Amino acid sequence: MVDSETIKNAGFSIDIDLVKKFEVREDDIFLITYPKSGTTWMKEIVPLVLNGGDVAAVNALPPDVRAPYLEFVLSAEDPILKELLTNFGVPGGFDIDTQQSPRVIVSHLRDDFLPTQFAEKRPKVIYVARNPKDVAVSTFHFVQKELPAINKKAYDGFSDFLPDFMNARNGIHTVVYDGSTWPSHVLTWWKRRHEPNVCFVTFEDMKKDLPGNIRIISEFLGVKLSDDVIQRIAEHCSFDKMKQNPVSLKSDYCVNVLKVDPSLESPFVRKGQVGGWKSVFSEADNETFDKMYREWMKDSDFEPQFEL
Ligand code: PPS
Repeated sequence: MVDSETIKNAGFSIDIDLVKKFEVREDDIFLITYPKSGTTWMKEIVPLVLNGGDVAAVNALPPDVRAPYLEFVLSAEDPILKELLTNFGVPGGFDIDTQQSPRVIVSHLRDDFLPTQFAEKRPKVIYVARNPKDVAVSTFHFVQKELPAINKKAYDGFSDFLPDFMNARNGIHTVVYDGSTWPSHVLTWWKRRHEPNVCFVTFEDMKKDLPGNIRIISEFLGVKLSDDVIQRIAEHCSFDKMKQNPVSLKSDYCVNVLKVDPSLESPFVRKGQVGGWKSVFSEADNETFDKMYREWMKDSDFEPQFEL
């Protein structure tokens, strides 16, 4: 269990006491992910499932308003977080407590940091997992983009970054909290995947069959959708469509904070591949990773897909 009041990462602190005390509703829908595992994608899909595929209504709201980050909005007094939220299009004084039900709430927090009411209220949880090698590469790209903005020394290439990623240390990224390693996050939810309030999906399965996974999510949420509507949602949430959508790309954040052209370099919708790690990992990186990975997985039957 967590005994500190704040948890730190690169750039800002999260007030974990506020998160723990957050009042959960039974009809809340939590999207929980390890960072860079498909959060942006799921934030597009779930609101569309809930509104029956009304793309215009979803596009009218920034992703971080339609599906706010719990730990960010609760700690919004932190000046760095405040600026980040402003650039995510989240108005000052955004009040998650008065949001209408069903709320869609995002979190990158590990299970033991989540609100204590989870046990009693049992909100719905959609958990998206992605193979850790692609997560490492996606995180590296994000970190490289973000470092100048948070005034932290850049890594000397991917091999220099990988040990910090595997150990989740040295504040590698604004949302990878120190100590929250990939297995500590993903394997907990894998164990809980059969609980009735949990829907565990993978990035790789979504790549293989997006309409099929939208169907799984809509059934889990108790929303009946026709094949046509599922198809429309899949079309809107395809990589190519999201890559052209300034709302999904979080263009303001890209331009104002990361100082990059969102249509070319948004780290939220970048390459969207399975197996991209193969052109980034050196042989030595792969050996180091696989050694630790075997340790991570020795008591788990989860089998991430490293390629399709
Ligand atoms: S974050 O910053 O934690 O919210 O990042 P997250 O959204 O979890 O992950 C970003 C990666 O998801 C990819 N992505 C997609 N892939 C396929 N299809 C769609 N529609 C899609 N949308 C986002 C995005 O490109 C990031 O992966 P990489 O490997 O960096 O391309």
